[in-house]
Amino acid sequence: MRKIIHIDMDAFYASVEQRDNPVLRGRPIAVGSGEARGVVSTASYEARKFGIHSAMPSLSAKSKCPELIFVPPRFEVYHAVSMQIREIFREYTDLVEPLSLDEAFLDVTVNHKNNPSASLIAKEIQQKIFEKTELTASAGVSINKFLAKIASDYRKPNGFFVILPEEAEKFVETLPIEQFFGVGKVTAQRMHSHHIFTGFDLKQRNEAELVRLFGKAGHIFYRYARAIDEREVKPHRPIKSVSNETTFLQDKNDRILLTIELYHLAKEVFERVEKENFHGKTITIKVKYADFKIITRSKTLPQKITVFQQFWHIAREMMKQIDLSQKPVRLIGFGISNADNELHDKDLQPELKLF
Ligand code: TTP
Ligand code: MG
Repeated sequence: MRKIIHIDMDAFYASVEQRDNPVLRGRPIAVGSGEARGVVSTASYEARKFGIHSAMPSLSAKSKCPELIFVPPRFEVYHAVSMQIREIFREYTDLVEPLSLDEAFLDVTVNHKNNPSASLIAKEIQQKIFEKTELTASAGVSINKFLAKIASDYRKPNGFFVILPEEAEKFVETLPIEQFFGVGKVTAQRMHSHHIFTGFDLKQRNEAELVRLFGKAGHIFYRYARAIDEREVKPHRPIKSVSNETTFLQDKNDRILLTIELYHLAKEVFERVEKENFHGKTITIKVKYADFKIITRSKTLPQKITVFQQFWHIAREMMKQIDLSQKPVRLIGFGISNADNELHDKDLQPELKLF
């Protein structure tokens, strides 16, 4: 039996802004640009009461809550906080799998503190996060990733929730199928059309039927309905390339938000560049528009890029040249290639692996 914790920061960007500017505390705020084409990156809990949420167009947000305050994002700060919380996680276990800047899975079945209680560890982590960052996080504890993630969302904000092994199956029965991992809008509709609304309904169907309805995912849904999820917490994602890309849940055409995404990508790519000691000369940006048209832009420098500031400066300049006036963007990618040492490192092959 494994002991898995999922930690997720509360209203992450917005909480950081309220922490750093007392004027914003207790007020409805949205991180993002308030301009016509802007979208909300995240909203403070005060703003959520008005129905404001991530990815909502800023103008709709403003009409729902006229006193809403828009705050421009400060991605360096969010990144720094993310590094702080990851450091806390690693005090307990090396099995830390970040899912984004503000959330991660931890496998604490065996841990550095020899603490047999995952619940106590989760509470300690929440406490330490608060002491170090003055921010709150929610924690979920259970026997697998699927349930730990649902648990962390259950009592947000500053929530703590445990799904015990003996309660797991009953708990899953009560879940709306929208909350199952891998069930998006389309799958949910398909399930509804077959009268599957909850974990209980799902459990009534045999595996062959679920596979017929949902393909390979049917095997997984069959297991989830029985509270079984064998996915491991993977600390080191295999490095496939020194590039990375993000597909957005919703298309974006807000230059500030796209620049934030690019910054996160650049940080991640650069961390790997340093870890692998792979310093390239060519930087490439890839953009896939909403209509799936892909463009790439590359820039090659005479010398290899060894400093993040330089790396980021070039990326940002390249981003400025991307046309956002015609259609929104569904994916952005970023990579580095053309390193001096590429011939010596047969595992990397950056040219082949770039995107
Ligand atoms: P989430 O964890 O999804 O949201 P949150 O931390 O703001 O709020 P919650 O308390 O419900 O966890 O996302 C983390 C951060 O990622 C969020 O603060 C801003 C950013 N983000 C976007 O920029 N765009 C998006 O569409 C989403 C969902 C998040
Ligand atoms: Mg969060």
